[in-house]
Amino acid sequence: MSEASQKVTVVVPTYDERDNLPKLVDQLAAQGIDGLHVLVVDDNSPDGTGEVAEKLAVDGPVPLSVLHRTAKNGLGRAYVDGMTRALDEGADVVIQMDADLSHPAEAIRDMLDVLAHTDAAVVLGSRYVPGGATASDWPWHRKALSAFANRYVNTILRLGVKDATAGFKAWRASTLRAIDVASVESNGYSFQVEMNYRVTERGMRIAEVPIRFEERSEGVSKMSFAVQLESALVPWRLRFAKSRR
Ligand SMILES: Nc1nc2c(ncn2[C@@H]2O[C@H](COP(=O)(O)OP(=O)(O)OP(=O)(O)O)[C@@H](O)[C@H]2O)c(=O)[nH]1
Ligand SMILES: [Mg+2]
Repeated sequence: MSEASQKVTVVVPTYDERDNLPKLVDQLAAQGIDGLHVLVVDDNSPDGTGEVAEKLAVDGPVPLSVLHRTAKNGLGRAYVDGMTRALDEGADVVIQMDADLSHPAEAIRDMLDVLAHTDAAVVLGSRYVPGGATASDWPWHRKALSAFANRYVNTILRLGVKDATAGFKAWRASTLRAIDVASVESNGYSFQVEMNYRVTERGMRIAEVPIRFEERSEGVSKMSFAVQLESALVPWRLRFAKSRR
């Protein structure tokens, strides 16, 4: 298939991202990528992000639709629903991207290039390959935690990727079908890990392109203690599930 004719759906989960979403959509539009669509997955944000998204669907700069869910139910659940919808609506490539402007839209072209010209099943926007970087304003302990989380996950699951918890990725639709995305159970950071694990477990290849990650400038983090605890336990669940099979 030629690159020009493919449908690329960017799935963006939102919870209280009213100020960030219009900026993100402008950044996506500025990339000038043919066949680009945005699917916002909003969990009934109290700040009115859902209405902001509906307005962008009517008069925004790129084709955009909104999946409204009734309550905040976690990042993983939002992605599973959004990716399933994107596949149903004929996406050839599905991109997962945060709404808080942490993920640079310019990298999407590089990711699509890798999918077009290699056998990679998925491409990560990676903070830990040469040319990539974590947020420059992260304090040392946040950097250390991120580096530790990567080493922890890679040691248990042998993913062989530099950025095991990356949340910015471009998926071939065929890969999402092969890993049966609808059945993924993890919800927080471990959603990213379980998705990677399902790829490597099936002998498929994960590629990485460098990104410079930026800290969110508007709004507040949704990272919770429950999410962190889940992140620590899921690699073990995945590993022992495998040894039981
Ligand atoms: N629909 C939905 N979106 C969510 C939920 N939790 C987080 N998000 C969105 O997922 C993306 C990532 O969440 P963040 O709060 O930025 O998480 P983070 O990047 O780990 O934390 P920060 O470092 O503070 O940015 C953002 O676009 C959030 O709005 C949720 O339960 N439902
Ligand atoms: Mg964030």
